[in-house]
Amino acid sequence: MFDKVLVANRGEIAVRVMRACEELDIGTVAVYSDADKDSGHVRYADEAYNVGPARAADSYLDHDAVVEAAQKAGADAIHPGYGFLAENAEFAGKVEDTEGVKWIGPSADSMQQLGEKTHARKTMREADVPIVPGTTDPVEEAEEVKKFGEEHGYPVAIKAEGGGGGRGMKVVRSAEEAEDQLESAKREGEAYFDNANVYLERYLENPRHIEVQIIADHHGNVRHLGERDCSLQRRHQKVIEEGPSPALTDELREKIAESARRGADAAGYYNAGTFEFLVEEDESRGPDELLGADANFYFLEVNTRIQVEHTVTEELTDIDIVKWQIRVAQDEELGFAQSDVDLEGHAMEFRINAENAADDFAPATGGQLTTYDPPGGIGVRMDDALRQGDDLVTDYDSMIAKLIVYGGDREECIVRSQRALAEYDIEGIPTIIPFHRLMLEDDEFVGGTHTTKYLDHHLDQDRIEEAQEKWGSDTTSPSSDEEVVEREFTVEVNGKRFEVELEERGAAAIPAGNAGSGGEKPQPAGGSDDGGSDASVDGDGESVAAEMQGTILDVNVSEGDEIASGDVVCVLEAMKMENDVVAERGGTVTQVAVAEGDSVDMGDVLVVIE
Ligand code: MV4
Repeated sequence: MFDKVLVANRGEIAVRVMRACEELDIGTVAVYSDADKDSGHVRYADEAYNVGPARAADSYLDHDAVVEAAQKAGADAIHPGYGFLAENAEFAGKVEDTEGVKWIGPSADSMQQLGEKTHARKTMREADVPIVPGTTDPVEEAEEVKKFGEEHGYPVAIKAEGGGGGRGMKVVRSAEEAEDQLESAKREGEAYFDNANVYLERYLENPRHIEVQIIADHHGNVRHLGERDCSLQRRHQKVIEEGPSPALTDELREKIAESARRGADAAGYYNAGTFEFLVEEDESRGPDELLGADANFYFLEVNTRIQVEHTVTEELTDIDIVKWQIRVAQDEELGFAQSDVDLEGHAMEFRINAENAADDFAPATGGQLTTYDPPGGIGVRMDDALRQGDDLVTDYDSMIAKLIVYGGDREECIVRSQRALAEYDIEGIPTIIPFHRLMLEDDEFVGGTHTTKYLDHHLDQDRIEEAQEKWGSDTTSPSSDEEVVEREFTVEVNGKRFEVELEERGAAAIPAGNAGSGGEKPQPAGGSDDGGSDASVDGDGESVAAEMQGTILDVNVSEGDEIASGDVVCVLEAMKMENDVVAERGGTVTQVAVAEGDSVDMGDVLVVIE
């Protein structure tokens, strides 16, 4: 077994991987940028190495800095998580070539070959995995695009050979657009992927996005772990993922999963991977009619990494995918057969992004988690790295946590998700929790008939704004020059408990005298008579009494002083806060009943003013 694994990532996925290491009794090494010195993954790790400045290109993406950290730490493997270097074949190759350090992932060769989409299409076609009708060699001329359009009909997709995710695709709707879109696709391919080659596919107007989880070892064992439905996307960003898909019959899901397994086998693939498919949706289908074995499905691409939404599959199969990634990377054989893989129940993953859905999903530009109180209880899994009090790091992506909910069936999963999202209390930064709660009441999503087009083309913006109003929490963090003191009280009225929250802005002053701010019973002028005071009041002055039990930190007045209303007479520390005690009225101080360091009870006289 490995002794020590370096996790070349940050945030929740770094912690997720370290948790697997912990359970396998493997030491953990974090890397961090200057922006992440105090981040959760650094706190979690046994040791941590700075790999550079905040800019990802200068730290998390710096091949040499990451490999050097592994060597310094004496780590015997690197796990890349997702994003950053996870699908970088060149980096994987460097790790493979580093003495004493293993790559926890597919071979650099697989990554390179499957990353080239035309190559991947050829491999899948040979393995009898359906691919979208189109070309498997690059096209050069607009004439080829037009010819394809005439033969197969429009629209036609022009895709970059090096593309994937949401990038490098152009849609041609008629012959007139062919020339421009081809040039534009080539330019983008060159700019983003250093590869101007493009190929063609028939463009499917309204597909579902189904992906199959694969895990394979170095001994030729390949298993599929069922599918996930990731059709709920916004601008190519997944928002909620679930499994099993609410739209497929068992016959169709088995056909798709088995073709992915066959494809991985044919590619000689090992470690974890995801096979993405498009499934043609039937526009007239109702929620109760599922897509059957005769529906068209097409291979799209392979993601050669662990994915954000792997957790959905873990809930359904009870298989710890990250642990198996680590085990197979050190040549262990998979310990289960395909027939041992049982999918049970239903799971959903909610990405908790620090974004304001009502403001076009604008990412938060800063803030502090003044409250962070995640949900729990049956069927609830939280994958996160932040804790209450943490500052939001805005240098990378906006996803701060994942809530994964399991239920016996989809209905229970939805109700449980509503319950869990309602429990989730985050203050100080905006999140898309209100948006998730809207989706769980949305007919299209709840009916499972939504496709990849739904959020971008059919959802009404007003409904998002309403959701934000209804379920959004306070996202204003206190600015440095204005102190906000929040206090929570429980009051009982007629035998019923009420939680009351009070917010004081500006200097936290406790008004002296009768105008109690804490809702206490007014004290009669002329003295405190509740028996709590040892000091007697001379003359007919007005006493300033303590509003709560505490310690006198400072006395600001002496006998004979002339003071004005609003002047601070002393500072009282109570409930770990310093409170200025101010005079309600001006006058002459005739008595000072306390000194610095005194303990006082509520109601004790502090000073008397005449
Ligand atoms: C497609 C398609 C329709 N037809 N290819 C978008 C990202 C890239 N990975 C592939 N994508 C698509 N390819 C053909 N031939 C529609 C999409 C697509 C999409 C795919 C998966 C999930 C969400 C999507 C949203 C818009 C378009």
